[in-house]
Amino acid sequence: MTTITDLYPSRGATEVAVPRQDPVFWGSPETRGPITPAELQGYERDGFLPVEELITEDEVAVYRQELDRIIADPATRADERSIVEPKSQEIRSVFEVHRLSQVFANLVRDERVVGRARQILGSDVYVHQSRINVKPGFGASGFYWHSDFETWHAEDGLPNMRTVSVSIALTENFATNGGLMIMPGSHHTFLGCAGETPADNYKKSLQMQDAGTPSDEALTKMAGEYGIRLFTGKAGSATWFDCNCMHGSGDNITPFPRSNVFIVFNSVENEAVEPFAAPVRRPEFIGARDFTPVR
Ligand code: 6CS
Ligand code: FE
Repeated sequence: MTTITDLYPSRGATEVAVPRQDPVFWGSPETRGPITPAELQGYERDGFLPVEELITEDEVAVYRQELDRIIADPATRADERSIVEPKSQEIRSVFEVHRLSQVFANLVRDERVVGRARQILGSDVYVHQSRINVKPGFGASGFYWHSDFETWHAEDGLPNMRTVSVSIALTENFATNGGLMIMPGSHHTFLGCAGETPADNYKKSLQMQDAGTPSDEALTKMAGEYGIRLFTGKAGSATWFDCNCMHGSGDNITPFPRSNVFIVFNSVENEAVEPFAAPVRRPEFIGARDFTPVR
């Protein structure tokens, strides 16, 4: 039994920052793909890559229709893969959309999507997690500051930072309706959070994350050093971001939903092992255990 070194300790007694020990861009400059060398440099530096139009307006309509179908289906609410808003009890997120919907399965394997993931991660990739975030209007709650990798390492057992997310807007992301915010450059430091992972943490954390959230002091220091970038864009725009970016999003009190589809690609060279800082694994619909590469 090979023991895997924990490069990124977290969820102990105290908060501790360590430098990132993994590359951000895993491909080689010769790796061909949809992302240009200049864009790759920006991604390496900032931890994110905005794409103004990843899918066309006509295509967005197809995915919006599918999203509306999924959230209107009574079976969805009964499905453990859907999470409701704490206040309104409206559907907040539906996980594993790439499995429950052929339409979203096709989006995952679209070369404009999986091709960029393979280019960034320098290998074949599988889907670690997918979800639609509905973020309806009139008070949908946001997602507090966090690093996804901190959770995916601590609770899902991803050993290295060889994971990339893409958030594709299915409705217009205005400056006002709870868009994604990222601290540019924050991905170069891993912030290990204080506080043990409670059992069944996901039942709460997917509504309001607690374990794995940074202290006010750490956030103040990081925001002062990196600033905060808010992502806006038309439906069909997208943001690719490294798994270790410090990011979050605010509540949406406007009448305009901020719905997106969120796909997490992990390298097949970085398969999940046992959680590094949690008593048990999370369910497979949140942290995949099927490592079949996307074809
Ligand atoms: O716990 C997770 O895996 C999810 N939570 C958040 C707030 N972002 C990443 C991921 O979807
Ligand atoms: Fe996140």
